[in-house]
Amino acid sequence: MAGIDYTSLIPNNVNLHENRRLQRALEDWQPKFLEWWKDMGPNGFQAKEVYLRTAISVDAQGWAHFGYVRMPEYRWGIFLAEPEPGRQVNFGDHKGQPAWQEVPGEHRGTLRRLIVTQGDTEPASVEQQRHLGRTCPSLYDLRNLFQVNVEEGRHLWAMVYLLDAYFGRDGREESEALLQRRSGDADKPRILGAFNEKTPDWLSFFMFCFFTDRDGKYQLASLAESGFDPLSQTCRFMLTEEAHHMFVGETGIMRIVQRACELMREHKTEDVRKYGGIDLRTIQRYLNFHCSVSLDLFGSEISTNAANFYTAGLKGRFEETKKQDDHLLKEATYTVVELDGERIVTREEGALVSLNERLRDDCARGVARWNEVIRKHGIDIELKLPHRAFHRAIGIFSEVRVSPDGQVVSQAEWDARHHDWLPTEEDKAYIQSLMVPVTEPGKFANWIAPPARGINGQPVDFEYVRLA
Ligand code: BYC
Repeated sequence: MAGIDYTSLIPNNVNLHENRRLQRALEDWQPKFLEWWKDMGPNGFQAKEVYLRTAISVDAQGWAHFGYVRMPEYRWGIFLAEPEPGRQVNFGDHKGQPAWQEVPGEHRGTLRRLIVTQGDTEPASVEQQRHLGRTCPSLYDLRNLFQVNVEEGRHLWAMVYLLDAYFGRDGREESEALLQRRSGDADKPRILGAFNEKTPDWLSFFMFCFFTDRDGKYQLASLAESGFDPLSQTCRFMLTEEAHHMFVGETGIMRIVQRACELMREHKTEDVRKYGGIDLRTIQRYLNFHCSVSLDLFGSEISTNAANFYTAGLKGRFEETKKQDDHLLKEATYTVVELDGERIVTREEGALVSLNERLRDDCARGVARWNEVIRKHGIDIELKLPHRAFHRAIGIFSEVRVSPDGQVVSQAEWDARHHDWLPTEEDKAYIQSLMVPVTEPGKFANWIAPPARGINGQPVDFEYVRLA
């Protein structure tokens, strides 16, 4: 025993103190996690006190406990949402059986892979964002970045708990491997594409939180339907935290749009770069990039993997139990898009193999609230989501070049025009030039408007991170 009081150090509702084997596995893993956090977590702020939300229980009082914490001392806990008595497997071949409390032997490998893929994204995002603190646009934003980071750390703990508690030695090996892969590393990259991209600036960070965390929400919601009850309970609780990450993304972009509009009105020009703002065209190009990379995260349009996950009862649809059908989907069809030569057409496909596409459809919600800000300023420009076939690296559209409005274009036309559609080197250099830290309480970088309100009822000029 390392002499650590796990009951207090790792807040949990899984009776950790009663499970010696699991406790030992976590005792072994925890120092490696902390080492990883110090090496790969937020760079330069480990000793600072940050006003953070810590989950100390799953009830309404406990899950949002605020106070100053140094990040390495954050209490990464293990929480499962309350069990649903009598819960069943609600879809696939095992439908109607009691939900599994242990891993069903025949699905062990598949389930482990799903949990590892989910788990891998969490430390990956922390690695991607580790340098952002040094260029924060305000203390408010700095605190939100760190909140997101520690919670992604907690989500890693959540998956490691499942691996260690239910998958024996294989699970422990996977837990170690989760700390060894590195975002963007040529030899040991993270598993999914978007998690090997760079997040070099705050515009990218907010876009990531908006688009990539939205994939996270829908994937977690599908795993929350799992017939493997501990996975379901774990993901249900993770979803409560995910909402804040999307809030950071949505309001972050909204504040950048707001500032762009203010400068446009003040100076009567679209070209607000001259005045230190981020112009709407640049925002659109970043949006195109992050949206397309995040759409890839849903996997191929036609996927036997997705069909197998479903039939095995491991990964359901978004809001599976609210859907009114047989929950087997053997006969059902779903409308998917595909390529017919140069044309993008729709056709009916078996519903089971179309599950990735269906989840992607559930997620595609507009950027309406950002456009509302633009409209309120009396400006006649709209931000738009790119066509789902634009700039894809996974699935059928990875074979073709497609414009943001959904026209298949030749390689020559792509080469000539992709600068209008995706962030250019010049855009990136300009955005980088804006990344100058602003750390006085209540002050904000010139390219972003202050938020409407502070965190947890605190004023906007609260000292969210104590830098002194
Ligand atoms: N990049 O049948 P296919 C989050 C692989 S985000 C690289 O089309 P499938 C978060 C695939 O693995 C949510 N490889 O796909 C957000 C397969 O490999 P194998 C994360 C990819 O399996 C922000 C092959 O291509 N959670 O939580 O139906 C911050 C053919 O695949 C990609 C999950 O993803 C890609 N984009 O679906 C922090 C949930 N896409 O089998 C956190 C768990 C596919 O040929 N994961 N491939 O070796 C899954 O449900 C599935 O693995 C996927 C892929 C939906 C990702």
